[in-house]
Amino acid sequence: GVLMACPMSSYLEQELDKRFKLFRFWNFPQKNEFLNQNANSIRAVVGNAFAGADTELIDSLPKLEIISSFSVGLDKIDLNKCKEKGIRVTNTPDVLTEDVADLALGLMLTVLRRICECDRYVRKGLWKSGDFKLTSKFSGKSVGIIGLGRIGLAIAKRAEAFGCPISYHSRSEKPNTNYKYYSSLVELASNCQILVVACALTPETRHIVNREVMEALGPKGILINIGRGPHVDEKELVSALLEGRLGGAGLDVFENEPEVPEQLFGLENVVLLPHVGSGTEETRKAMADLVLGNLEAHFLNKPLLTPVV
Ligand code: 8YV
Repeated sequence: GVLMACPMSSYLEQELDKRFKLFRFWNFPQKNEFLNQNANSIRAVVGNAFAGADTELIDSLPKLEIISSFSVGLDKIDLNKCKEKGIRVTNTPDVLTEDVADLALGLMLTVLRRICECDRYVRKGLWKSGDFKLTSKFSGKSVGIIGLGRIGLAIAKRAEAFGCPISYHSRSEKPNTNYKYYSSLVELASNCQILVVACALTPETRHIVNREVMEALGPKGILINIGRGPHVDEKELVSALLEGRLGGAGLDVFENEPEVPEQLFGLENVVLLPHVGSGTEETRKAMADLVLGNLEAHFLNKPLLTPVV
């Protein structure tokens, strides 16, 4: 049997239902009771960015062999526990890179050119009362990227096409790029106009964008987060934005989704999205097929398509 941790894709759900005995975890409010009855028939868990497999769930599934995540991010899975117990883990890299990078660029343009505010201006009938105020240019602005992995590189490539100088921060300098490396994130933030979070969420990168980084980015700086909410100290972000110590933000992710700080709702220099980075028909289908392909490979004793553990 396969345990699906939460609803994520109706296509994936259908296909899992055809191939396996599928347990929909969200249909069982009494988790312990459900596990007492069914734990022994569950050999795989399908999770995502919102519900994965924590220590407790892994420990309660003695027959668990594989966790196949419908996400590239693995922060909701206890990877050490999996290594220890010999449980395989797969994710969905590559297939969502373009969409997430596209959305990051969309957020930059939307924040700087005030596209959402412009749209509201027209819909409210305000155009007749006068032209929209002037906004800020995007092309040529310097872009700093935290994490130059697949998604970070795809963002860099796109921003380069807009004439933006690119610099980045990561644990170590990457060979084979001409982008400027900063070993200090505060230095990167002081030297770019738009700062993008594109790294994995780990204990080391939690609240990596703290008050000091926001101060360094400054009252004209723009923060873009397409990574994970907890990368950013959200309380500090809200006060920096409310007090005008940060220029603006484009956020696809939040610390406590689907909760979004309501103090941000009144700010026009902020764009708020409901975690839709990979949310296109095409990409979600490709992600689902990758989850299915990994499970199939595992149960046929073939090499996994996108193994992590
Ligand atoms: C999804 C994500 O939003 O890949 C990730 O890490 O955050 C996303 O693609 C999510 O897993 C959809 O269910």
